[in-house]
Amino acid sequence: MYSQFVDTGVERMRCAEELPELERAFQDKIDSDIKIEPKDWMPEAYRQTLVRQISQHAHSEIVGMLPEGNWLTRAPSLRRKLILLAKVQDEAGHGLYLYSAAETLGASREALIEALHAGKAKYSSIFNYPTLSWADVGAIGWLVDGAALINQIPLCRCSYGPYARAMVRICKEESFHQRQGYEIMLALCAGSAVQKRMAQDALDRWWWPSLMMFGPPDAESIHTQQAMRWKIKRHTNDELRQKFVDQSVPQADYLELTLPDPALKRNEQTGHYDFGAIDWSEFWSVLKGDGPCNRQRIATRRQAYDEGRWVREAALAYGAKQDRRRAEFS
Ligand code: FAQ
Repeated sequence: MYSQFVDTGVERMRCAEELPELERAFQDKIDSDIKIEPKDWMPEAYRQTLVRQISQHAHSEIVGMLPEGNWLTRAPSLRRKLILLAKVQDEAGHGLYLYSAAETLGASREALIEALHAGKAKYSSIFNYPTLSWADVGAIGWLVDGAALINQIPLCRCSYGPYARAMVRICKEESFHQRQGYEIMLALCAGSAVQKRMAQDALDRWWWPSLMMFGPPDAESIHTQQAMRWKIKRHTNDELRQKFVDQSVPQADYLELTLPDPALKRNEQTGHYDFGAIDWSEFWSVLKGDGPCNRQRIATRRQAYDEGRWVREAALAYGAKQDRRRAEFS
C-alpha cells in the first residue's frame, strides 16, 4: 500500500514532522507539470478531492447510459441502433476506467457504488432529465457530449497520472459521440417539418441543463480554486461554459435552429456571446434529488446492480478456482 496510508504511530510522527517539506515538494512537482502517481506522497485533501471528482465522474458515465439506453429498442433504423449501442457501451467503458483510476487512490469500488445507490454521491445533473423523443438522442450527443468534451479535454492534463491517462481515450470516444449526435440533428433538420420541430423541441429542453453541467458559477464553486492550484482543474466553470456557448451558436445556426435564449447576443467588445441568466434554483433542486428522473435513475441502477450480483459472484468464484489450481500445480 502507499506510504501515506500506513497507520503506525511512528509513521504518523515522521509524517507530521516532514509535512511542510513534503507539501512543498509536492506543490513544486505540480508547478513543474510533473504527474503525481499512485505511490507518490500526496496531501490527504488532494487524494480526497480526486476520489470525489473521479467517482462522481464515473457515476455520471454509468447513470448517463440510461437516458439514451431508453431509445436502444426504438432507434429508427438498424444503422442508428448499432451506433447508439456502441456509444452506450463506450460510456460503460468510461465508467470502468474511472472507477479503476479512483481505486488507485485507495478507494474501494464497492464503497463508491454503495454511496451512489444510497444517494450520498453525486453524478452529473444532466442525466436526471427524460429522453422524450428520438431527437433527444441527437441533442444529447451534440450538446451533452459536446459539453463533456469541453470540460474533459483539459482533464487530459490533470496532475494525477491515472486520471489524465484515462481521459485521453475517453475524449477520443466522446468526440465520436458528439459527431454522431450532431449528425442525427443534421438529418432531422434536413427532413420533414415534423422532424425539424422535434429537433427544435429537443434543443429547447436540453440547452439550459447543458449549460448547468459545467457546475455552479465561479463565485459559488467551492472547489475550483484549490483544484486549480493542484492542476486537477485547468479552467473555471464559467470559462468552460462560455467556451461551450461560443462553440454552440454557429452549430445551431448551421442547423437553422434557434437557441432558446432571447438574451443571447454576440458581444463585439469581448468577441464572446453574452447569454441570459441560468435558473440556478433548478440546478440545486436537481442536485438535491428533486429533478424529473432522479429517483427513477437510482432505482434502475440499484436493480441492475442486484440483478448482476450472480455474475460478479461467479467471476470471483472462477478466479478463486484458477488461483487454487495454479497453487496446486506450482
Ligand atoms: N452535476 O465546487 P464545484 C458525461 C457539484 S460525463 C452534479 O464547482 P467541482 C459523459 C460538485 O460536485 C459528465 N453536481 O465542484 C456522457 C460539488 O458538490 P460536492 C460528468 C455538480 O468538482 C455524455 C458542488 O456541486 N463530468 O457527460 C455539478 O470543482 C453523454 C460544487 O461545485 C465530470 O464529472 C453537476 N453538473 O466542479 C455520458 C467531469 N456541477 O462534491 C453519457 C469531471 C457541480 O462538494 C452520455 N468533473 N456539482 O458535494 C468536473 O470537471 C468537476 O467535478 C465539475 C464540478 C466541473 C463537474
